[in-house]
Amino acid sequence: MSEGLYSMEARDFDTTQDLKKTKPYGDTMNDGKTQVSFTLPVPVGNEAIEAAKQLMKKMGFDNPQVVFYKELTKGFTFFNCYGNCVHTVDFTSIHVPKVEATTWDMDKTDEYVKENIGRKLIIVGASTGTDAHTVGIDAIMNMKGYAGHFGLERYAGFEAYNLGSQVPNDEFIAKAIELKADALLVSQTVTQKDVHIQNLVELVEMLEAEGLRSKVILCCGGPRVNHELAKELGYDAGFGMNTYADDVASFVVQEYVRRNK
Ligand code: B12
Repeated sequence: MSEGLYSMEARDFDTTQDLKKTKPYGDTMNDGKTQVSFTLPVPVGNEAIEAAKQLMKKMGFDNPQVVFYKELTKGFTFFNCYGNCVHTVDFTSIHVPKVEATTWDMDKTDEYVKENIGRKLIIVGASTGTDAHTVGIDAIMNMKGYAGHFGLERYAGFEAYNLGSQVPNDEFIAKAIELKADALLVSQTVTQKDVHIQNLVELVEMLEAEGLRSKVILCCGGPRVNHELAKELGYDAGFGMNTYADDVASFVVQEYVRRNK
Protein backbone atom coordinates (compact mmCIF):
# COMPACT_ATOMS: atom_id res chain seq x y z
CA MET A 1 0.00 0.00 0.00
CA SER A 2 2.67 2.46 1.07
CA GLU A 3 4.84 1.56 -1.98
CA GLY A 4 2.11 2.85 -4.27
CA LEU A 5 1.84 6.07 -2.30
CA TYR A 6 5.62 6.68 -2.45
CA SER A 7 5.84 6.02 -6.17
CA MET A 8 2.93 8.42 -6.75
CA GLU A 9 4.79 11.15 -4.80
CA ALA A 10 8.01 10.46 -6.69
CA ARG A 11 6.18 10.85 -10.00
CA ASP A 12 4.77 14.20 -8.85
CA PHE A 13 8.18 15.74 -8.09
CA ASP A 14 9.20 18.40 -10.56
CA THR A 15 12.70 17.55 -11.80
CA THR A 16 12.84 19.92 -14.75
CA GLN A 17 15.43 22.68 -14.58
CA ASP A 18 15.39 25.74 -16.81
CA LEU A 19 18.37 28.03 -16.08
CA LYS A 20 16.51 30.88 -17.76
CA LYS A 21 13.90 30.62 -14.99
CA THR A 22 15.98 29.88 -11.92
CA LYS A 23 14.26 30.06 -8.53
CA PRO A 24 15.19 28.86 -5.02
CA TYR A 25 15.40 25.12 -4.33
CA GLY A 26 14.04 23.72 -1.05
CA ASP A 27 12.87 20.12 -1.26
CA THR A 28 12.28 19.75 -4.98
CA MET A 29 13.21 21.61 -8.14
CA ASN A 30 11.30 24.85 -8.75
CA ASP A 31 9.44 24.82 -5.41
CA GLY A 32 10.86 28.30 -4.67
CA LYS A 33 11.16 27.52 -0.92
CA THR A 34 12.98 30.37 0.84
CA GLN A 35 13.81 31.29 4.42
CA VAL A 36 13.63 34.98 5.31
CA SER A 37 14.48 36.69 8.61
CA PHE A 38 13.52 40.21 9.59
CA THR A 39 12.47 42.40 12.48
CA LEU A 40 9.30 44.50 12.53
CA PRO A 41 9.08 47.52 14.82
CA VAL A 42 5.74 46.33 16.27
CA PRO A 43 4.75 44.65 19.56
CA VAL A 44 4.86 40.84 19.69
CA GLY A 45 1.46 39.11 19.13
CA ASN A 46 -0.97 37.77 16.55
CA GLU A 47 -1.18 41.12 14.74
CA ALA A 48 2.61 41.07 14.36
CA ILE A 49 2.49 37.55 12.87
CA GLU A 50 -0.22 38.59 10.43
CA ALA A 51 1.80 41.67 9.47
CA ALA A 52 4.85 39.48 8.77
CA LYS A 53 2.79 37.17 6.53
CA GLN A 54 1.26 40.07 4.60
CA LEU A 55 4.71 41.54 4.08
CA MET A 56 6.03 38.17 2.83
CA LYS A 57 3.23 38.12 0.21
CA LYS A 58 4.17 41.63 -0.89
CA MET A 59 7.81 40.50 -1.15
CA GLY A 60 6.75 37.83 -3.66
CA PHE A 61 6.28 34.73 -1.51
CA ASP A 62 3.30 32.41 -1.85
CA ASN A 63 2.14 30.37 1.14
CA PRO A 64 3.96 32.52 3.76
CA GLN A 65 4.56 30.85 7.12
CA VAL A 66 5.99 32.27 10.31
CA VAL A 67 8.04 29.42 11.82
CA PHE A 68 9.68 31.37 14.66
CA TYR A 69 9.10 34.73 16.30
CA LYS A 70 10.42 36.41 19.43
CA GLU A 71 10.12 39.79 21.08
CA LEU A 72 13.55 41.43 20.80
CA THR A 73 12.67 44.25 23.12
CA LYS A 74 9.43 46.09 23.85
CA GLY A 75 7.83 47.08 20.54
CA PHE A 76 10.13 44.99 18.26
CA THR A 77 9.46 41.44 17.00
CA PHE A 78 11.91 39.19 15.16
CA PHE A 79 10.67 36.59 12.62
CA ASN A 80 11.89 33.55 10.75
CA CYS A 81 9.54 32.87 7.85
CA TYR A 82 9.23 30.42 4.97
CA GLY A 83 7.53 31.04 1.67
CA ASN A 84 7.54 29.98 -1.99
CA CYS A 85 9.25 32.58 -4.12
CA VAL A 86 7.21 33.38 -7.21
CA HIS A 87 10.02 35.20 -9.05
CA THR A 88 12.73 33.77 -11.28
CA VAL A 89 16.04 35.00 -12.73
CA ASP A 90 17.70 34.23 -16.07
CA PHE A 91 20.96 32.65 -14.93
CA THR A 92 22.23 32.40 -18.51
CA SER A 93 22.25 36.20 -18.91
CA ILE A 94 24.39 36.90 -15.83
CA HIS A 95 27.97 38.17 -16.31
CA VAL A 96 29.92 39.23 -13.23
CA PRO A 97 33.27 41.05 -13.51
CA LYS A 98 36.03 39.00 -11.86
CA VAL A 99 39.59 39.63 -10.75
CA GLU A 100 41.85 38.80 -13.68
CA ALA A 101 44.34 36.36 -12.21
CA THR A 102 44.89 32.65 -11.84
CA THR A 103 44.94 31.60 -8.21
CA TRP A 104 48.11 29.73 -7.27
CA ASP A 105 49.15 28.19 -3.96
CA MET A 106 51.84 29.80 -1.78
CA ASP A 107 54.73 27.73 -3.18
CA LYS A 108 53.88 28.52 -6.78
CA THR A 109 53.51 32.24 -6.01
CA ASP A 110 56.85 32.33 -4.14
CA GLU A 111 58.54 30.52 -7.02
CA TYR A 112 57.05 33.01 -9.49
CA VAL A 113 58.30 35.99 -7.44
CA LYS A 114 61.79 34.48 -7.28
CA GLU A 115 61.96 33.83 -11.00
CA ASN A 116 60.13 36.88 -12.37
CA ILE A 117 60.64 39.68 -9.85
CA GLY A 118 63.85 38.76 -8.03
CA ARG A 119 63.02 40.59 -4.80
CA LYS A 120 60.35 40.51 -2.11
CA LEU A 121 57.28 42.61 -2.87
CA ILE A 122 56.30 44.94 -0.04
CA ILE A 123 52.66 44.70 0.98
CA VAL A 124 50.98 46.97 3.53
CA GLY A 125 47.48 46.18 4.79
CA ALA A 126 44.99 47.59 7.30
CA SER A 127 41.38 48.04 8.25
CA THR A 128 41.05 51.74 7.68
CA GLY A 129 39.00 54.67 8.92
CA THR A 130 36.70 53.89 11.83
CA ASP A 131 36.54 50.17 10.99
CA ALA A 132 37.54 48.06 13.99
CA HIS A 133 37.08 44.65 12.33
CA THR A 134 40.45 42.92 12.15
CA VAL A 135 39.51 39.29 11.47
CA GLY A 136 39.24 39.73 7.68
CA ILE A 137 42.60 41.45 7.16
CA ASP A 138 44.22 39.04 9.65
CA ALA A 139 42.81 36.10 7.69
CA ILE A 140 44.58 37.41 4.61
CA MET A 141 47.86 38.54 6.21
CA ASN A 142 48.46 36.58 9.39
CA MET A 143 51.37 34.10 9.39
CA LYS A 144 49.09 31.36 10.74
CA GLY A 145 46.57 31.92 7.98
CA TYR A 146 42.90 31.08 7.77
CA ALA A 147 40.98 27.90 6.96
CA GLY A 148 44.15 26.05 5.99
CA HIS A 149 45.57 28.84 3.80
CA PHE A 150 48.72 30.57 5.08
CA GLY A 151 48.60 34.37 5.16
CA LEU A 152 50.90 36.76 3.31
CA GLU A 153 53.33 37.08 6.25
CA ARG A 154 54.23 33.42 5.62
CA TYR A 155 55.20 33.93 1.97
CA ALA A 156 58.91 34.03 1.10
CA GLY A 157 58.09 36.38 -1.76
CA PHE A 158 56.54 39.13 0.38
CA GLU A 159 57.47 41.51 3.14
CA ALA A 160 54.02 41.95 4.63
CA TYR A 161 53.01 44.61 7.16
CA ASN A 162 49.61 44.41 8.86
CA LEU A 163 48.89 47.76 10.50
CA GLY A 164 45.74 46.52 12.27
CA SER A 165 42.43 48.34 12.50
CA GLN A 166 41.10 51.90 12.66
CA VAL A 167 44.08 53.20 10.71
CA PRO A 168 43.34 56.69 9.34
CA ASN A 169 43.95 57.02 5.59
CA ASP A 170 46.72 59.61 6.05
CA GLU A 171 48.63 57.32 8.44
CA PHE A 172 48.15 54.41 6.07
CA ILE A 173 49.62 56.42 3.21
CA ALA A 174 52.51 57.71 5.35
CA LYS A 175 53.44 54.12 6.24
CA ALA A 176 53.14 53.05 2.60
CA ILE A 177 55.60 55.79 1.61
CA GLU A 178 57.99 54.95 4.47
CA LEU A 179 58.01 51.23 3.59
CA LYS A 180 58.05 51.83 -0.20
CA ALA A 181 54.99 49.62 -0.61
CA ASP A 182 54.34 47.83 -3.89
CA ALA A 183 50.79 46.90 -2.93
CA LEU A 184 48.21 48.24 -0.48
CA LEU A 185 45.44 46.07 0.98
CA VAL A 186 42.44 47.76 2.58
CA SER A 187 39.79 45.93 4.56
CA GLN A 188 36.31 47.41 5.08
CA THR A 189 33.64 45.52 6.99
CA VAL A 190 31.17 48.10 8.26
CA THR A 191 28.97 49.39 5.46
CA GLN A 192 26.37 51.30 7.48
CA LYS A 193 25.39 54.52 5.73
CA ASP A 194 27.95 53.62 3.00
CA VAL A 195 30.85 54.55 5.27
CA HIS A 196 33.05 52.00 3.46
CA ILE A 197 32.51 53.78 0.16
CA GLN A 198 33.36 57.21 1.54
CA ASN A 199 36.48 55.83 3.17
CA LEU A 200 37.63 53.83 0.15
CA VAL A 201 37.09 56.81 -2.17
CA GLU A 202 38.93 59.15 0.21
CA LEU A 203 41.97 56.85 0.13
CA VAL A 204 42.05 56.85 -3.68
CA GLU A 205 41.77 60.65 -3.77
CA MET A 206 44.55 61.05 -1.22
CA LEU A 207 46.82 58.64 -3.11
CA GLU A 208 46.15 60.57 -6.31
CA ALA A 209 46.97 63.87 -4.58
CA GLU A 210 50.30 62.38 -3.45
CA GLY A 211 51.02 61.16 -6.99
CA LEU A 212 51.09 57.60 -5.67
CA ARG A 213 47.99 55.98 -7.10
CA SER A 214 49.58 54.61 -10.28
CA LYS A 215 52.69 53.48 -8.40
CA VAL A 216 50.92 50.96 -6.14
CA ILE A 217 48.70 47.96 -6.68
CA LEU A 218 45.59 48.88 -4.72
CA CYS A 219 43.21 46.18 -3.47
CA CYS A 220 40.26 46.26 -1.13
CA GLY A 221 38.22 43.54 0.51
CA GLY A 222 35.43 42.79 2.90
CA PRO A 223 32.17 40.89 3.17
CA ARG A 224 30.25 43.43 1.11
CA VAL A 225 33.01 44.30 -1.34
CA ASN A 226 33.18 42.81 -4.82
CA HIS A 227 35.41 43.35 -7.83
CA GLU A 228 32.85 45.45 -9.69
CA LEU A 229 32.44 47.89 -6.80
CA ALA A 230 36.21 48.06 -6.25
CA LYS A 231 36.84 48.97 -9.91
CA GLU A 232 34.11 51.62 -9.78
CA LEU A 233 35.81 53.20 -6.76
CA GLY A 234 39.21 53.31 -8.46
CA TYR A 235 40.83 50.12 -7.08
CA ASP A 236 42.71 47.53 -9.10
CA ALA A 237 40.85 44.61 -7.54
CA GLY A 238 38.19 43.82 -4.95
CA PHE A 239 37.79 40.64 -2.91
CA GLY A 240 34.71 39.52 -1.01
CA MET A 241 33.56 36.55 1.03
CA ASN A 242 35.52 33.30 0.89
CA THR A 243 38.73 34.99 -0.23
CA TYR A 244 42.05 33.45 0.83
CA ALA A 245 45.55 34.88 0.84
CA ASP A 246 46.27 32.75 -2.25
CA ASP A 247 43.76 34.80 -4.29
CA VAL A 248 45.16 38.23 -3.49
CA ALA A 249 48.80 37.04 -3.50
CA SER A 250 48.38 35.60 -7.00
CA PHE A 251 46.70 38.79 -8.24
CA VAL A 252 49.40 41.06 -6.80
CA VAL A 253 52.36 39.18 -8.31
CA GLN A 254 50.71 38.67 -11.69
CA GLU A 255 49.63 42.33 -11.84
CA TYR A 256 53.12 43.49 -10.81
CA VAL A 257 54.73 41.48 -13.62
CA ARG A 258 52.08 42.67 -16.12
CA ARG A 259 52.88 46.30 -15.26
CA ASN A 260 56.65 45.94 -15.22
CA LYS A 261 57.15 43.74 -18.29
C1 B12 B 1 33.49 39.96 15.14
C2 B12 B 1 32.59 41.13 14.80
C3 B12 B 1 32.80 42.33 15.48
C4 B12 B 1 33.92 42.52 16.49
C5 B12 B 1 35.25 42.77 15.72
C6 B12 B 1 36.44 42.24 16.49
C7 B12 B 1 37.65 42.21 15.65
N1 B12 B 1 38.78 42.22 16.31
O1 B12 B 1 37.61 42.14 14.43
C8 B12 B 1 33.44 43.79 17.27
C9 B12 B 1 32.64 43.34 18.48
C10 B12 B 1 34.51 44.76 17.70
C11 B12 B 1 32.47 44.41 16.26
C12 B12 B 1 32.06 45.72 16.33
C13 B12 B 1 31.11 46.28 15.48
N2 B12 B 1 30.40 45.63 14.54
CO1 B12 B 1 30.79 43.81 13.97
N3 B12 B 1 30.78 42.01 13.51
C14 B12 B 1 31.55 41.00 13.83
C15 B12 B 1 31.06 39.71 13.13
C16 B12 B 1 30.33 38.87 14.18
C17 B12 B 1 32.13 38.85 12.47
C18 B12 B 1 33.06 39.57 11.50
C19 B12 B 1 34.20 38.65 11.17
O2 B12 B 1 35.16 38.57 11.92
N4 B12 B 1 34.09 37.85 10.06
C20 B12 B 1 35.06 36.81 9.71
C21 B12 B 1 36.05 37.28 8.62
C22 B12 B 1 37.06 36.18 8.32
O3 B12 B 1 35.28 37.51 7.47
P1 B12 B 1 35.41 38.85 6.60
O4 B12 B 1 35.65 40.02 7.45
O5 B12 B 1 34.29 38.87 5.63
O6 B12 B 1 36.78 38.61 5.77
C23 B12 B 1 36.87 37.78 4.65
C24 B12 B 1 36.53 38.47 3.32
O7 B12 B 1 35.58 39.49 3.41
C25 B12 B 1 37.86 38.94 2.81
N5 B12 B 1 38.42 40.21 3.24
C26 B12 B 1 38.14 41.01 4.27
N6 B12 B 1 38.95 42.08 4.26
C27 B12 B 1 39.78 41.94 3.21
C28 B12 B 1 40.80 42.76 2.73
C29 B12 B 1 41.49 42.38 1.59
C30 B12 B 1 42.57 43.25 1.05
C31 B12 B 1 41.18 41.15 0.93
C32 B12 B 1 41.94 40.72 -0.24
C33 B12 B 1 40.16 40.35 1.42
C34 B12 B 1 39.47 40.75 2.55
O8 B12 B 1 38.73 37.90 3.22
C35 B12 B 1 38.33 37.41 4.52
C36 B12 B 1 38.59 35.92 4.53
O9 B12 B 1 37.83 35.25 3.56
C37 B12 B 1 30.09 40.28 12.05
C38 B12 B 1 28.87 39.41 11.72
C39 B12 B 1 29.20 38.25 10.87
N7 B12 B 1 28.81 37.09 11.29
O10 B12 B 1 29.85 38.42 9.82
C40 B12 B 1 29.67 41.61 12.67
C41 B12 B 1 29.32 42.80 11.74
C42 B12 B 1 30.35 42.88 10.64
N8 B12 B 1 29.45 43.94 12.63
C43 B12 B 1 28.56 44.85 12.42
C44 B12 B 1 28.43 46.06 13.15
C45 B12 B 1 27.24 46.91 12.81
C46 B12 B 1 29.34 46.41 14.14
C47 B12 B 1 29.30 47.68 14.99
C48 B12 B 1 28.96 48.97 14.23
C49 B12 B 1 28.32 47.40 16.15
C50 B12 B 1 28.06 48.60 17.03
N9 B12 B 1 26.88 49.18 16.87
O11 B12 B 1 28.92 48.98 17.78
C51 B12 B 1 30.71 47.71 15.56
C52 B12 B 1 31.63 48.55 14.67
C53 B12 B 1 32.94 48.78 15.28
C54 B12 B 1 33.81 49.55 14.30
N10 B12 B 1 34.15 50.77 14.64
O12 B12 B 1 34.16 49.03 13.27
C55 B12 B 1 27.63 44.49 11.29
C56 B12 B 1 27.95 45.24 10.01
C57 B12 B 1 26.69 45.62 9.29
C58 B12 B 1 26.99 46.50 8.12
N11 B12 B 1 26.37 46.19 7.01
O13 B12 B 1 27.74 47.41 8.20
C59 B12 B 1 27.83 42.93 11.21
C60 B12 B 1 27.61 42.32 9.82
C61 B12 B 1 26.84 42.33 12.25
C62 B12 B 1 25.38 42.55 11.86
N12 B12 B 1 24.74 41.57 11.26
O14 B12 B 1 24.83 43.58 12.12
N13 B12 B 1 32.08 43.49 15.34
